[in-house]
Amino acid sequence: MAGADSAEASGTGAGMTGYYQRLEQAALAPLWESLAALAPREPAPRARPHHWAYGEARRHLLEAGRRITAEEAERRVVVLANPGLPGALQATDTLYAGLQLILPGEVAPAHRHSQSALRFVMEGQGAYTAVDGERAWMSPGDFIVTPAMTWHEHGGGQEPVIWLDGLDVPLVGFLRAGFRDELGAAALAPIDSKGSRAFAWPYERTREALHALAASHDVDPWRGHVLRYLRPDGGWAMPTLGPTLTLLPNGFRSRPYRSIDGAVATLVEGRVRAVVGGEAFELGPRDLIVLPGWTDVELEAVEESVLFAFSDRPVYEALGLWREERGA
Ligand code: 1HN
Repeated sequence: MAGADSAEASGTGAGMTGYYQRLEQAALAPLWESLAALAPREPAPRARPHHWAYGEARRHLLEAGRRITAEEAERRVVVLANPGLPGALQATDTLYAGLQLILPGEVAPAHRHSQSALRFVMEGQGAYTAVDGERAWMSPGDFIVTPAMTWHEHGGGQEPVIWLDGLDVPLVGFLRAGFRDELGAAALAPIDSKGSRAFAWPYERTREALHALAASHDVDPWRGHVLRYLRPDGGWAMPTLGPTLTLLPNGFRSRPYRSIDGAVATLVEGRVRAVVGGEAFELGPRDLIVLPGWTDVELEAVEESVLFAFSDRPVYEALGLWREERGA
């Protein structure tokens, strides 16, 4: 009796296979086969560090501009699709990012959804995003928020305008919290709209604030000079997305840093050498890069540089899950 029982108890006996089949048929599963995977020693993001040269992404986006109208597409976007997440339309394990183009005279029709969106203007001038009927006009470097469930549409300017979209799409999908409404006719705000919660940060002002910060504070050896985009009450600009603007002084070399939140970043000004998870990247103006969570990042500013980034740090913070590690 002891022999057969102890083989079963140690999980090595021939009887285990039959037992696992009986468990499966009963809609039960043995935790001991999966415990290490369910509670890993540390996170292992599937997203890979990845770099998109702006010129190349832009070329493909402008081709979309010749092949499909904004109205047909609803949103004319090339998605930053992380090679580590094939088919997922995700930039990181939790974030969506894409480059959107609107041409003169076009309107991307109004809709609303429970996903929150941010826009960071890459190129061109004079297009707008309307949030609950109020227009925010776009210039390069401007940052605009579209809060969850606000009606929004985009309209073209005098020249093609391209911006970076950041959304909490994967997170909201995981939470099965996605809702969406469309308007029959564009450019109308519904009668029950709550009034504008549009919020825009023109680049001129944020750039000034960033330089004022740099002039009055010591640089953080791991992060550089970092500004967060905040609501008037001091919270992050959005509940699920944490946008930042970073100044790296000329010649600055950061020490290795990692945090639990993955991020998408674009270089606004300057030139940066980045080492992410041991992989080296050269960033020129408007190039884009994924910084996966819990992956060492080192940045070297070849010239004074400004970096826009967004992550979903507010979510980790709210859930008590946020961590960072500052290396030597
Ligand atoms: C969306 O509504 C926009 O309004 C852009 O510009 C990208 C990606 C997924 C879901 C909704 C926009 C989006 C999106």
